[in-house]
Amino acid sequence: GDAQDGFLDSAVFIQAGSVHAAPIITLAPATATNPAGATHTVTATVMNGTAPAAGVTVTFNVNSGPNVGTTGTGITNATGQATFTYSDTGGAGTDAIHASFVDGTGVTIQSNEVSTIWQAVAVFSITLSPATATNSVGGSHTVTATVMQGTTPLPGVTVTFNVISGPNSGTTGTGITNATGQATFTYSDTGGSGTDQIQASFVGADEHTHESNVVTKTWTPTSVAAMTISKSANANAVSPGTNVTYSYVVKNVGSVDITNPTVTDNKCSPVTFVSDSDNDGPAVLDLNETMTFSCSAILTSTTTNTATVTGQGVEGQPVAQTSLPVTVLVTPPTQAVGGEILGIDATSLFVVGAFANAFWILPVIAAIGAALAALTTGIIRRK
Ligand SMILES: [Ca+2]
Repeated sequence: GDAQDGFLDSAVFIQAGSVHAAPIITLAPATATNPAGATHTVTATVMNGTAPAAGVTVTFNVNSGPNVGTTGTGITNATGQATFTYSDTGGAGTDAIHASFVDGTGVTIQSNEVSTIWQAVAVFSITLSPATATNSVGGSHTVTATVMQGTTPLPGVTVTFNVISGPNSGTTGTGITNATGQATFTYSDTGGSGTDQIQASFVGADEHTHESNVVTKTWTPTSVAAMTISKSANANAVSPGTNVTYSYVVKNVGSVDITNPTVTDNKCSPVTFVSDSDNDGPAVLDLNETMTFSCSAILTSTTTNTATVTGQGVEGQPVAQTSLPVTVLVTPPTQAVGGEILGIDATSLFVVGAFANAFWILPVIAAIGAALAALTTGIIRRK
């Protein structure tokens, strides 16, 4: 309504729920043309004579065409208007659309019929090049996207470029295609060495996002990151249940500092930092520096294990080295009891530790008491 006749507007709202003053519904636009696959919006206007009818539920139907059967509802606003938007999922063709509402007396009031033409469009495409490239770290790289519709280059299209993985992941930019449908994107390597994956995309007139192929850019380090690792045990052969300590000596033998040197052992954890030759802590393994690490494990059987040191060179290049294997023999205990133990879980006894001195078994058995006298039948002489 307008500002001058608020009294009449009130009357309109009272009438809205039971439209009875020659209600009509009109649908617009009468015709439209859209690319196939896009969306289309129509607007219904419900009037009571010259007054807009608010709060009326309008039903929209696509009665024929590629999207026949598509339906929806809307409620008219203060100006008597309700809108309906749908996507073309049926491809090219012409849809006929109606709107209707049920008035206060139960009569369905139909609108005029409107139509929209979904035009088949040549396939949009975007290609990115070069497919691969390699340069030293810290340089810059340019990729070119070409946007086409069918065989026709598309100028004036905004292309979005994204580094989707790699050391520069998250770097992004945009460009606008020129007369030949090409847009370029240049970025600098700030992430160090590694391989970036780059992709470009644009939103076509069909309102869909079209993505390019994925291209790569490899940034190679100009420095050499290298380490050695040697591993040793504090014993070559032990009895079951012995606590064995492994030592690991790591050395920087490359041309750059290595950050966060970390040692893991495939059969011992945790491996802990012990000392470093320049006494500034475990964070950086400087040129020619050595670091010592340690790990302890209780061995119950002969064990062969290796250790691996990992770290990162100053240009982001990962570095890893694995030691030679180390074997500690775990030998059977001497027969201090003079017999085998049967009928009980011998394993649980062995892992308790200190089995090299096995005399403790005798007082343990004595303590079991008469109630378990039958256990003695489980102790037999070795034949
Ligand atoms: Ca250091």
